[in-house]
Order: sequence, then structure tokens, then C-alpha cells
Amino acid sequence: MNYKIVFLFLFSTLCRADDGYRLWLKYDPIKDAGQRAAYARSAQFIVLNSTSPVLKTAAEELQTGLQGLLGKTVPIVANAGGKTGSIVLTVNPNQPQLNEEGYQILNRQNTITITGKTGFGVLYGAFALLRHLQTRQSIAQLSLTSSPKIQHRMLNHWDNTDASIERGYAGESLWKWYELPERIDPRYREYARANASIGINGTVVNNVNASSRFLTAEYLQKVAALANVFRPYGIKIYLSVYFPAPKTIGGLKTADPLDPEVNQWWADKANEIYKFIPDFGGFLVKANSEGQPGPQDYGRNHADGANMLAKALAPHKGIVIWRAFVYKADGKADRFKAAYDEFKPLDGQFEKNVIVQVKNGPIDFQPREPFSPIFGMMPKTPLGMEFQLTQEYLGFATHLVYEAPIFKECLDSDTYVSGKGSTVAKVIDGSLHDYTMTAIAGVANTGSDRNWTGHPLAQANWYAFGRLAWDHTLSSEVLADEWVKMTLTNEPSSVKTVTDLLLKSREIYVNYNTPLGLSRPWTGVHFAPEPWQNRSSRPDWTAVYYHRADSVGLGFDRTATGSNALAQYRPEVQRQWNNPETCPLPYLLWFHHIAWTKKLNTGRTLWDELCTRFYTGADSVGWLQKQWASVKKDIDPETFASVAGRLATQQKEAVWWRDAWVLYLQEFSKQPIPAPFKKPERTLKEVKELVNIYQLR
Ligand code: GCV
Repeated sequence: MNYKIVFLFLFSTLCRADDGYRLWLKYDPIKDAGQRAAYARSAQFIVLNSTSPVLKTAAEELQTGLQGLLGKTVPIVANAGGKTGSIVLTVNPNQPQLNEEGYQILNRQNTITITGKTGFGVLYGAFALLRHLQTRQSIAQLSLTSSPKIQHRMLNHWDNTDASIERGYAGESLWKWYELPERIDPRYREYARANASIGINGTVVNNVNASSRFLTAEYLQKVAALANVFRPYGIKIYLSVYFPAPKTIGGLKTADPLDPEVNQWWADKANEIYKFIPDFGGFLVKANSEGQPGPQDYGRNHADGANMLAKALAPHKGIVIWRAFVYKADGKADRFKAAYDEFKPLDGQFEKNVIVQVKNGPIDFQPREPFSPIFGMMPKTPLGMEFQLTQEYLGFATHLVYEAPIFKECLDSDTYVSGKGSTVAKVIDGSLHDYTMTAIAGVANTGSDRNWTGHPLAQANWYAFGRLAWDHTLSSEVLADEWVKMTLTNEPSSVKTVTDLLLKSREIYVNYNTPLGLSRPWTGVHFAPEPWQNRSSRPDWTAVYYHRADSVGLGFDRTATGSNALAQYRPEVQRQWNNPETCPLPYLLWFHHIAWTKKLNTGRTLWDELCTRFYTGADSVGWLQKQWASVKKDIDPETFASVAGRLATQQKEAVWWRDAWVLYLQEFSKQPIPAPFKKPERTLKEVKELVNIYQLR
């Protein structure tokens, strides 16, 4: 026997790097033998007395997880014969403390019972129990009760028929349309598992800039094949629809929502869809937005369009999710105000099965935005939340930005619409206005890259989104801690270091990218800084429209002396933000044009404060690198190297962002770079040349 070859084989197998494919469902063996034995005593059997596909999924998921964590096969039995040490899965509709998808997990006399009102509840309970073990918590006297606060917890994929993904940075689409419905990529099931484990129960598989092909019988078969894979994981499928589809694929002369023939076409189409997919979720619609056609093309409004589709879906219990992301090509208007102006007057005019989906902020997924003023202002219309997981404005898959703090900042914002404590979270979970339907969506950051998200740490954004969609009261810290333990390491000091690094990453990005409430200094691919960009087919697609730098100062005046967008908020919010002295610094330039020499409450002038943030932000990427280097021994080598490489790129690009802003703004401020910071090594001309190259990619 050639021992050298055997040794090399074993060595390479043992050292095989983790490619990130398993996400947070790794279930690597628990190293601590005592802990493993303690868990194992309570996991001798999985008891399931049902043939329901969802319950079967729950039992099998438990079995897979336990096999990995405990290193033994835990049999699934119909009856444990009175033996303790079993995990019993049971559905009991008589659980007033739970909603339809909630679960209760109790450990009594060494029998763990996972109860749901439905099989879905049990499935979520099974994943919750595994999470408990993965994060090494005690299961003695375990007592967990949890129900999702929001009904429709969804991913929105901006995926196209040609496998490209709009704003996707992790490879191509997961959906192989040309192979479906015949070939089912095993990855579809892995996708469903990952989503179910964090409570996601819906997915829109195609881009909101939609192709009408998805509504053809050819594609509906493909979509149905995906739905079949997702179903046992409690995930419903939805489609984005192209509003003029009755014309493009139906051969009608119009797509007017008040035209009877058009209504009939949609009703027939809905009937056809439900034949393919009996539990189809419904439609997501982008209409009269960024060039997409819609009801306004026929002199109708958004409610007319949404209601027509809602009526077609209602007999099948489907829903319409109508996006509020709209703004007209009017350079004189303030884009900030557009969605509110168009949608607020329509409150109460939508059918019962319509949800209006609103982006978290009024512009477009900027690194920091105030909450959209619509939240709280449409009490008679269910408003859903749209967050973006894919890092369109957050450095794609090279910059590290843990997004839970972005989500929380919005969810915890107080609209004051029914007095203090009327948070955005309470608007979208329906508790404030008794909405009959509730929804939250994340624009997915997944793709065909082996590790799903490109940046290995961006998996945490998918994870945190799902967990927050289930329970928006969870903190960013708790979610980071869970994800790190389940995905990267359970070594306490490294868990602490990586969690801390994740938590600080967003603020670091904002500092070198868009501090003090700056926004949108970019065009084209949305990656490179371009604050000087002043020409486009539309003024609101230039950078200067947003930052408004001039010889006096910087920022967009949205008070009464400016666009008066602030008037869209409740007076309590206006009072805080109207006055530059009380406006929180992170939002300052969103609402005020501030003089360069104005002293801020940090004791520095605006110019000095900006420079301080740009420089410390860029320097902090060095800190991220050091922190990451310090956990090397506890992180899988492939993951470690991938993140280290990306951080090195981020470091380079953070300096480039800093230089672009500082050199450009200095042309207006005419102020020196304050000590101790040093003048950028390159000139503005050089930065512009660099950016031009990036815009080419
Ligand atoms: C899907 C931004 C993005 C677009 C996106 C749009 C939307 O403008 O840049 O790629 O289109 O938002 O949310 O509809």
C-alpha cells in the first residue's frame, strides 16, 4: 500500500475546506462530549404518528440535524413505547397561545414535545430546537413558545429568464429555467430548507421588472415544479407580473384595468395558474415605476390596477402585493415625496386581498435612510415592508455590511401616528391598525455561487432577515450571535469578536460612504463613488440632485424652506427633524442644507465632521481586518481566506470612496483637511479616472 497516498487522501479529506454551501444548517459534531451526551439523552427517538408531508419534513430535518450534531442516527418511530428521551412531534389545534404557524417546545420528564396548531408550526419548532442545540443552550426544562408576528414572510428574487439577476452579486439565478420542469436541481430543496429554518414562508421567484413569459403555460409548468419542492417546507410561490401581459401574451388591444375583457383575461389566467399550482400565493407588481407600464397609462390609478388583479385571485385566496416604489421624471419635484403623494390618497380604496409593499426608506435602499413617511399614514390599507438583502448600494459582495441594524433602525422608528411607541414594526405587523393581512419582504442576496451569497458573511443578512420577519423584537446582537455560532464557530472569544465586527460593519460603511445623511452619490452600476455626476436623462438620476453641494454648504433642504417633504411625517417627528440643532446627525443632510462652517453638536464644523467620518470610516476597515485575522484559528480556512481577501478589497475601496468625496467636496468648501488627517495621495482627476474604469465593468 502506498502510505503516502493514503495519508495525503486522509489529510485532504479531513482538511477539506468548508465552501459555505451548508449555510447555518451545518450541524457539525458537538465537540464537548459532556454536552453531546446531555443532548443525546433527550434525543433517543423522534416520535411522529402522521403521514403529513410537512410533519415528515419536520421529522427528517430533526433527524438530519441530530445525526450531525450528535453523531448518531436518531430513529423516527410512530410510538416510543413509553420510553423517555424522545422528541414528540404533535399537532394540536387547541393552543390558544399560538397562531397558525406558532410552536411550543416543552421538555418535561425527559420527553421533549414540539406542538403546533398546524404541521407548519411543528416544522418551525423542529428548526427552533435544532437552533437551540446549535447555539449550545441548555435543554433541561426547555420551554419555548413562539408565533410569527407577520403572516407573509417572503424573499423577492429579481431573477430573469436568462438566469441573470438584477442587482445580484452572487452568481446567476438559482432557478435553471431551461432545465425545468424535467430536472430538479437538488439545490432547490436546500434553498427551501434554509428558508424554512428561519421562518420564511413565501418566495417571489422572478424580477419585478417582469417578463410576461412567466405567465405562459410553458413557464407555469416550470414554476409549478419549484412549488412542488417548496411545498413540504411551507413555502408558497408567487410571481411578479408584467402589467400589460393581456396585450403581450393575451393578444388584447389594451391592458386597461377597467376593461371587461382585460378583467376576464386575468380571471382566466388566475384559473390556469391555480390548476398548475393549487396553493399559488399571488402576484407582486411593479407598475408605473421606472419605465414599467401600469394602470396610469390608461388614466387609472394604482388601486384600479391592484383591484383588478385582486379580483382575479380572490376566488383562489391569492393576494396582490402592489409596490409603492414609484416616482415621476420630474426633476423639480422631490423624489422623497413621490410614493406618499401617490398612495396616501388611495387609502381605503384597495380590495381586501391587496397589500401595498413599501421600501424601508423614501428613496431606494441607501446605506441609511429615514423611515418612509407612508408607514402609519395608510391605516385602511395593509402596508408591507420591503428591505433589500442584496447589497446594491452596500458594496456588492466585496464590502462587509451586516444589515440587521438597518432593518432594526427602520422597524424601531417611531411614526407617532397613534402616539408615542407607534413604531414602524407595529404598523407592518398589523397591531396598530388591525390589518387583516401582514407582510414583509427581503430582496434576496442569493445566487448560484457555491456559498449562496458571494460574501460568506452576507449569509448573516439572509439569516437575520428571516428571523426578524418572524419576530421583529429580536436584537441585531442576538441574531449575529446565533448566526456566527451556527455557521462559523462556537469558540466563545471568536464568537464575541465576529459578532462585534458584524455589528460595527454597517456604521463603518456609512462613515466612509455616505455619512451624516448623504445619499446616492452613484449612478450606473451603483458601486463606485461619483458625487460629481450631474448629467443623465433625468435630474433625479444624478448625484448632485441628492447632495446639493454648493459654496455655502451641503445637503437637501426638506423643511418648509425647501421641498417640505418633512410635512409628510407626524408633527412629533417633524419637531425632531425640522430643526438642524435637534435633527439626529445621521439624518442631518437628508433634511437640511448645512453651511460648511456650521458647528455641529460634536464640537466640529460640518466640514471637519465630514472629514473625520470619511477618514475614520476608511481606517476602521483596517480594524475589521485585524479583528478577522484574530479569529483565524477558529474559522474554516476557505471561509477565512475568502473574507480576508474581500476585506482587503474593501480597505482599498474605502480609501477610494473617502478620497472621491473629500476631494470633490473640497472644491466647494474650500477648507483644508483637518489634522491629524492627511491629504489624499491622489488628485480628484485621478479618482475620476479610476471611477470611469469601474463604471465600465
Ligand atoms: C428591480 C432600484 C434598482 C432597480 C430596481 C428598482 C426597484 O432602482 O436600481 O434595479 O429594479 O430599484 O426596486 O424596482
